[in-house]
Amino acid sequence: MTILRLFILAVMLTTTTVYAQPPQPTPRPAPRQLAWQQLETTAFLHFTVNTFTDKEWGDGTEDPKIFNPAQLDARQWIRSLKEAGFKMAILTAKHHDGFCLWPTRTTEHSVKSSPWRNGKGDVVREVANACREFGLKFGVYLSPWDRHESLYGTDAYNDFYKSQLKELLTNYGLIAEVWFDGAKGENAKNMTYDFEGYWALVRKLQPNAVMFSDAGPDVRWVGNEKGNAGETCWSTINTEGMAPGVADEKYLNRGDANGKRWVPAETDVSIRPGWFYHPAEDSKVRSPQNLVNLYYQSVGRNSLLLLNVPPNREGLLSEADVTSLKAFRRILDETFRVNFVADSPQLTDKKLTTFAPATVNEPITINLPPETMFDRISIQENIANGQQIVAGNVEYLAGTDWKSLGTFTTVGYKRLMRFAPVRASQIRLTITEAKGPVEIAEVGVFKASGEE
Ligand code: FUL
Repeated sequence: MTILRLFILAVMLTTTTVYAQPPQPTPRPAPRQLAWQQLETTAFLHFTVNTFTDKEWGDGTEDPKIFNPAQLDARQWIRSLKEAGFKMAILTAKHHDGFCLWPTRTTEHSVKSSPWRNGKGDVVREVANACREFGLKFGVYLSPWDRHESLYGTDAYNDFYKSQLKELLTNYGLIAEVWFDGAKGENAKNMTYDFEGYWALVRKLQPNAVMFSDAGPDVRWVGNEKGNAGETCWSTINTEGMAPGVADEKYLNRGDANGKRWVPAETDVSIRPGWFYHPAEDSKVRSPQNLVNLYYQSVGRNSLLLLNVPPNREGLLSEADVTSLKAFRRILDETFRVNFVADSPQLTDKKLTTFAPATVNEPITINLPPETMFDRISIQENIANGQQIVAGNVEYLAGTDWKSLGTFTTVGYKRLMRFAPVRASQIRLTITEAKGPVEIAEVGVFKASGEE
């Protein structure tokens, strides 16, 4: 074989190898997912007949007459959430008990059979209107598992469910999120949900809404109800062959560096032990500091906080909850008000799209005002171009030595680091491992305020 032939063979082999393994395209968020992620703190409103029976799961036999929140004021709910910095509220339009909070045409088991507002009320409308008034996005939870409806367990239930969805998606203005709960009791009737059909309906009627179910399509469950996103948390997962409701909790909690689909984690957790209001839990409302910890464990780990605040039997958010929420927001506002990063405009303009490229193992040095005291650091990637950072660390300059402030794994939308206060005039950020080109969108250096 001549040298030339050898050369041609080598070229052919290289070419073949390259074509045999085309590089995997970088998963990126759809615009609706990118907008959702930036909401950071969102609220859940669990409210139904359970509020009056003191239960967490109703069995569907509840008499609609027990639903009578005499002082219901959705404006008080949404005003309180707005003042606490929440950007969206998701209402349980129907929980597992099947009772509908709107006067649906699909069943009599709804507010129209209740004494509340003489059967003329519509909780969904009042909450949707209040959200519009106070500038919050509005979302709906519609439980697939329905313990009241006799069609449940037959194919016809899928049509019944779609009719309910259609009412919610067409009569209440823009819907920002639809929550498909995978929960189902062990003795529940067998029922194959037509998820593909449900999802197609949402896409058609509310194309900008994100859809939550355990493994997406748009937003996934974080794998627990304790308010803990994975210390490592990828916004990507693989969902091939995964039926809704059967995804592995640890997998959902961490995500998958090699995941082909962008399905970021949503951290749903309640401000009280239960999801619904129980008088006995009035003394068990999470403290402001506890809520702040939830923020660091969810938003600060590339997730989003969906905090449940259940209205009580009067139809109001309880004072204890509202007080805690306000103090929670005060701590966050005071802590993150002043970013000490001095001379890097593209890293502090609060825009993901202006960023600094970073090369692995080449530290980025960031100046602070002389001898600044700080104990919190925030790092954000431009996730519009995907999630790339696998690991990194931050150091501060103490005299002539660089000392560690901590290491981290994934960053994604946001990574928050907490450590004991230090004084320094410079920090440096080093990305030690990345999947692809790193775009550092924001870096924040802060001093916590108001925490216990
Ligand atoms: C679970 C439900 O069973 C709870 O009642 C609650 O709605 C929670 C958010 O999801 O799966």
